[in-house]
Amino acid sequence: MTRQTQATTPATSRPDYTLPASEAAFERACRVIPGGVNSPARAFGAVGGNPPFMKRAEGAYLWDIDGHQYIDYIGSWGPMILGHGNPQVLKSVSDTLYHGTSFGAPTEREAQIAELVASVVPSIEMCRFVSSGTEAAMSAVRLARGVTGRHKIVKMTGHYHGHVDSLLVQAGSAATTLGAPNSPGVTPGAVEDTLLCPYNDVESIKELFQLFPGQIAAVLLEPVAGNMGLVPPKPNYLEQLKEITEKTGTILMFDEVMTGFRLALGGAQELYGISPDLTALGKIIGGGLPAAAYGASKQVMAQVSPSGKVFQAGTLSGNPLAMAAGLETVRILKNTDPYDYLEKITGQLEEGLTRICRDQKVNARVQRVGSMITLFFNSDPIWNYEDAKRSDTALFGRFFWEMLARGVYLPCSQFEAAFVSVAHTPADISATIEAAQDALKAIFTN
Ligand code: HOZ
Repeated sequence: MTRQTQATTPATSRPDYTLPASEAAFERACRVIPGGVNSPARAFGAVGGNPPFMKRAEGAYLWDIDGHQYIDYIGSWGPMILGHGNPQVLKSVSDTLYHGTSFGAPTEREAQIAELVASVVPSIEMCRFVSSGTEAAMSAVRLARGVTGRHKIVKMTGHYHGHVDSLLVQAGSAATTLGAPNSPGVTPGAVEDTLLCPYNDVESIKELFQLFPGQIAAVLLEPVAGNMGLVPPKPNYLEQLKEITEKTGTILMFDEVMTGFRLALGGAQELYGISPDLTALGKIIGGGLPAAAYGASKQVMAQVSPSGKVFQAGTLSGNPLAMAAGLETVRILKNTDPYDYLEKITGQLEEGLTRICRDQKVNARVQRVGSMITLFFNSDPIWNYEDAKRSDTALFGRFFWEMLARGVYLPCSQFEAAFVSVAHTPADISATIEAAQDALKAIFTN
């Protein structure tokens, strides 16, 4: 098969789908990298088989080293909201590149992006840049404990906040995908102050506050869960969390690593009108390069070293290239306001997938908020981790491969959300729905 070089919507039928070059690359990688990948979310553990190795990306499309083109619904797990290779972002990065890639000293752009973040994210007045979502969540938890002088944190089952020891318990994303929501190596001591609670369940939170009065530093959650598939908050749930945390002097912490700048420019907190006390940001804020941040009011952030005593540091924090990509990406989002478009085309995808599942009598449901979407092979409403785990993961695996063979690159797990970008066109959405229809036919007639 010849490699396509033009970014046009790929055809939806690939009877000759094989991955010899990727298989060879995987075999080589496995000799020197555990499992052949640098993050388990990229392995195909939950769907079987080995991943295609990627070579190039442009707009809504990816090309693998075997020459296949895909419509990409991972978008690097969230950052690529503008699509791959946005020319303005690339220009900003390349202009910056030749001035130096890392100084270990402050640069003007760091304050520019912090000002922009503070102007668009409702609860943030100041923020600190780090290099990954894991670092942002870890540092924010430390800050919540430092500010309140309390030790315990409440974490929702199935929510994922990176691989922070104290949060790697009943964790979603790859931890669930690969069947290890509690990792070996995390000591009982590291999680003894982590209290677990089902998402969307206010009564359970209230019980925890009764059991541990005056001891809970923070309630931490993905306001819209994306790491057990897409699970929205129930009506009034976030409001009630706000009320409980306010009353008890507890920090309400939103992990908006996935939802920040995606569900609205100001993230889920803007969409739902709930201001958390502390926010972790990642993915889009780096525009495809490694950057993340945590932010809050001036009063809270003043506790961070060197203005305060809560220590946190990083050689590559605020890296010039990552700041250039992030600043340009957020500026473009602010100037172009693509959220109505994202809502419209992802809504079309939701409608199409729902229709074909209904027509083919497949036990499935589609859940979506804005440009984050999951097709669950489970027809019951999914409100929490236990609901999500009742999905038919074997069927998901078959569907995933049938879609891949038809040029559609979905997240390789039932427990991940798919992301739509502004580069996805109505033609891409139609092609995806057509591919899904064909894929389901192939599964249920074979
Ligand atoms: N947070 C990402 C999706 N759940 C995982 C990305 C990764 O680990 O590579």
